[in-house]
Amino acid sequence: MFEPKTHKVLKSVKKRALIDNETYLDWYQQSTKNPEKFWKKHGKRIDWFKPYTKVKNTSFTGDVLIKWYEDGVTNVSYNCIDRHLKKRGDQVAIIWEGDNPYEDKKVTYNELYEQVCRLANVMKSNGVKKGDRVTIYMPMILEAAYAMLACARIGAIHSIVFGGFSPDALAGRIVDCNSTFIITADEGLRGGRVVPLKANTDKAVEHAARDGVEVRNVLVVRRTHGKVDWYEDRDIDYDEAMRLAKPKCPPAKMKAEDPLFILYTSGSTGKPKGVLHTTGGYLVYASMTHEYVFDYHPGDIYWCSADIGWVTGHSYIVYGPLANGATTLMFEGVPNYPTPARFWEVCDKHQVNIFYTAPTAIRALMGAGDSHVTSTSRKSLRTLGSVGEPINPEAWEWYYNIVGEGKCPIVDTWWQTETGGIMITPLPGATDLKPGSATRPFFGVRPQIVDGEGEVLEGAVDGNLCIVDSWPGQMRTVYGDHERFILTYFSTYKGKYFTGDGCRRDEDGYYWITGRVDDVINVSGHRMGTAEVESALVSHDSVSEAAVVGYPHDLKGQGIYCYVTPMSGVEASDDLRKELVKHVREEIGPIATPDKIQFAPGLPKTRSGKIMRRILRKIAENEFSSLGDTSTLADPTVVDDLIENRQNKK
Ligand code: 6R9
Repeated sequence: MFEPKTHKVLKSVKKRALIDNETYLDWYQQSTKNPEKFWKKHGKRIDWFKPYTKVKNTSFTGDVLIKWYEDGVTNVSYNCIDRHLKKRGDQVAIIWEGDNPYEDKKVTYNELYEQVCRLANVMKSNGVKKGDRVTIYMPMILEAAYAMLACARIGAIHSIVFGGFSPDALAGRIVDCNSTFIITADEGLRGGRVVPLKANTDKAVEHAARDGVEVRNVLVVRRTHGKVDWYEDRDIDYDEAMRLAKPKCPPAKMKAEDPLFILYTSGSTGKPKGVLHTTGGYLVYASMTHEYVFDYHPGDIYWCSADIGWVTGHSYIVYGPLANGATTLMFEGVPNYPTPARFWEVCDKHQVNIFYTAPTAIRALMGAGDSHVTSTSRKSLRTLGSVGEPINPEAWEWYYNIVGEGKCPIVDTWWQTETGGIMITPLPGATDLKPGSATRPFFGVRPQIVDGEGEVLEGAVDGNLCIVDSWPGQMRTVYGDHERFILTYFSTYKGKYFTGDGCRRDEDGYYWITGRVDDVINVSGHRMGTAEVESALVSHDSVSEAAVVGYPHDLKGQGIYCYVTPMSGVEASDDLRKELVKHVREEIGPIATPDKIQFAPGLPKTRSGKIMRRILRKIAENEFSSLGDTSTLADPTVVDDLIENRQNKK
């Protein structure tokens, strides 16, 4: 097996770092031996209106109950804003960098306070109450962060839907959590292209009404001032409402286990699940990981290039950094606009110290050539991060040597929407780095590798990754469906949280995430259920049956490969192919655009009718010589046709 070379902790890094290896080992031991004591202490990193006396009350068996700091009372918006005002009211809280490189804004903590209070009052005066669900469908603009914090301030539960999702996907999420207040913008702007957010919202609201959910208000930020339809008794102009709103709003007193947000994510079956995160434990975990994983020091300029529509944007653009009083950068654009030097130019412009991005972006920029990097200074950079999918060692080395010039540790952070914060990761001053490995567990995280039967594997092994005890950032339930929560995460391996990821542990105890072992694929760091794409395909009149798998893709990590059986009498044409691509984009959104569509008169099925995905994966990977046992197929001859007509011939 390919073992890339180890990069030892640099002396220069160790000198300034918060945590060295001895401290890591010591704290890790404490945190797993006596989690109660460890988290009792670290829970104090946030402010509480009423201190907690109970710390941990969790069980992974039976009904699966997860409670942290349950009798404490606090408020997330207070912790992210108010408590910093005395010391750093005039410090910049958020730097906003527009899609257009000549557009940027800076917002201090004082200004953030006023904007969030005003928006909280706008929501209140329009009837939004504690516990109500507010859908946020916005581009990467300051108002998106205000919206999150304003919800947190009044105890409303936000559900952010990524701007790349279609009206139908948005409607599904509005309906699932019965959300009647939506915050959006006229249009988004990415890479010079316009995204019709308000028009999409209008369609989604109509669709939601057909499904029984009546959206009361749509609050609209004017981003581009493009023309949009306006519904007088429903739509509210953001600027106008903000002008009239009072500039102060007391933070609601929230119990630690009151919900903070819902975030929909894809699983191996069915519709996306509403992952529910709560208040106290989530913020403790997000802020603590932000500080130690990135080795954050006061005064640092920190930039996470994710979108707030994903969990990374929640925990590491907004909540973690702001709870720590950091200056966090929010970027509206894309990595290669106007040129592939954009990331590094922004680093220079704002003197970024900590930069956190995804392997898919690193691979794309690597492909564009070193000159776009070397033409910039990048002198301010100190820590580099990666998240979202396994990073291949080639991309890792490029990030390390070319972008970081061998001076910045790379923190390859493994975690999930469900985990709320980073779980397996290097710490800059403590961990020797191996390119491609997420290395070791964060404090309080107890990984375990099991085989298919649930047998615990010790030492250097390969298997399925579970976590055996709770941590404060863990999701609490699937919104409105606790049974599904138990079934999805705690029933494959009884009493353990199953991540859905495959994982290898090496002889040094380092963890190497090998990718999903379920029917979830990871396209450019975006998580997608193959079942979702399949159901989008079969909802088309010309499609009788569909099976979707991932296949290795140089830039995206994985591409979407669809096997489609047309209805009888329907011609399998290129036009139909185009039509189906368009259809999937409409049903789910551009992020689900199929890369390959193969028409197949039949799919490989067992005699009991189960599609044998293993075979479909192999063919999509162009590795059809090792199909394994096909004797259990109902009709083994379909395989020859599939191979013959494969779309990924090299
Ligand atoms: C934070 C986030 C979660 C899935 C996860 C895994 C993959 C994330 C990774 C990684 C290898 C890393 N993943 N980080 N794989 N190395 N550093 O991405 O959440 O969108 O829920 O995706 O992403 O497969 O299970 P989410």
